Amino acid sequence: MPLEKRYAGDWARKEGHPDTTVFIHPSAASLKHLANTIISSPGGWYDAGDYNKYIVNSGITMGTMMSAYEDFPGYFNNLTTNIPETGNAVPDVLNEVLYNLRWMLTMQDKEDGGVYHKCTNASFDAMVMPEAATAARYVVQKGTAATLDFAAVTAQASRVYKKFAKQFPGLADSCLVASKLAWQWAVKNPAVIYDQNEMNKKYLPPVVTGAYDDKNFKDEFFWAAAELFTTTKENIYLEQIEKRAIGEMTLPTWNNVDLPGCYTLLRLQSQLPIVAKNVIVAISKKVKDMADAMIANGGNKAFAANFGQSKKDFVWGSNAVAMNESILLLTAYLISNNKKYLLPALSNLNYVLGQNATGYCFVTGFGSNPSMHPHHRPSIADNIIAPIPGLLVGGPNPGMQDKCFYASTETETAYTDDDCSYASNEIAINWNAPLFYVVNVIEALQLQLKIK
Ligand SMILES: [Ca+2]
Ligand SMILES: [Ca+2]
Ligand SMILES: [Ca+2]
Repeated sequence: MPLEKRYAGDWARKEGHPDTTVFIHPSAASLKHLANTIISSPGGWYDAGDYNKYIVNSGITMGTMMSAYEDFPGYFNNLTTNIPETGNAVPDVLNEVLYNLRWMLTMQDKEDGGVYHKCTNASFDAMVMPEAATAARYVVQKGTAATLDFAAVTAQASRVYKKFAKQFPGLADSCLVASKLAWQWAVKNPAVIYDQNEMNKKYLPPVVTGAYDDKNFKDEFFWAAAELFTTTKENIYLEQIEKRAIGEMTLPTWNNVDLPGCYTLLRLQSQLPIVAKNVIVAISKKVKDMADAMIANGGNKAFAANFGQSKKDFVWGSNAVAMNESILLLTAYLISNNKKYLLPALSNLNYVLGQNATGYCFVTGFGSNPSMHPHHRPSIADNIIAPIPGLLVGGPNPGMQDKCFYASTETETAYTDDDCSYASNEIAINWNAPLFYVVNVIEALQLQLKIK
């Protein structure tokens, strides 16, 4: 959509990628949707520094944002953000989530319930403004990960938007129908991997944009089952939940979505049927144990952040690891009421806002020394010196896969504020979403606890 000056200020821009003419890539063809026929798939969020739209990465992003709302609905009812829908009696966060939800709904093949992996160019756009990027767009192969992430998001959305039936008649029901249809496709197709290299051997044009490829769908089955069970209370989803609830879990990423399912089950445990009692006890212990291990040596480093206890924390998108640590800690607080988790959660926010070894505030537009050159096409192409504000950059990543120049290659300082650096200075929706959760939930808790 166009960003108007009264909302976007200096960063106003024209509409890009209307996506009303999107081709069925041969990898996605079916009897009802022949190769190179046209569907419409408008709206939604650009994923990151590029202009493509990916269901898998939308999954965790949408889940994180709706979870913030479900944790503190009263706070979000009063949060106004100067978007076109401000003042329309729907929390702005849900107006924003709906913009991507409506796009996601276009990505399901209603004939069989399967969901296309992404809506994309064949190759990345040049570093131009959105309206100048006009390459052909495709939906590509359906896959199990995309379909289950879609099922989880639409099941959660069905629950969340039910409260707004007056503003969005039929939306909650449509989401639940779509979710169940997706679930059924995944049960019939439990191991359809999106393997871009294999796909490119068979079909033209070759597609070389972000792959978001995942081979392990146990966590996606768990998350989708958790959301569907919480929304419907139907026992058919419980088996998948029980199977997984006893397994090992790690911090969420786009391809690892166990914990979003746990967070939902814990948040709404009082509404769940008694058959789920053992599962709730198990995952409640798991989340608290993970949080306790996380803070066991917390804050003993030079910059007093809980994040960064291990060199392994500094992966591609390390700042999002810090924020996902904080979400785990805040969830542990919400289920235990134990305040020992709060300061470590806050320390990670301090970390991304500048209390770190690089001295940068990793959120554009804030602080005295913010990142200025994110790998983000509009920020590069708009002829405005300041980047678009409010974006969390990836952060230190000694992997340095982009081969750009880094003044320091040490673990905690392998960061370069250069738009060349997609490995340390790109932005992404699945990194901004946990920042969004943490800043807002800490604000909500501060109001609730009257902490000064
Ligand atoms: Ca609103
Ligand atoms: Ca997975
Ligand atoms: Ca700029």
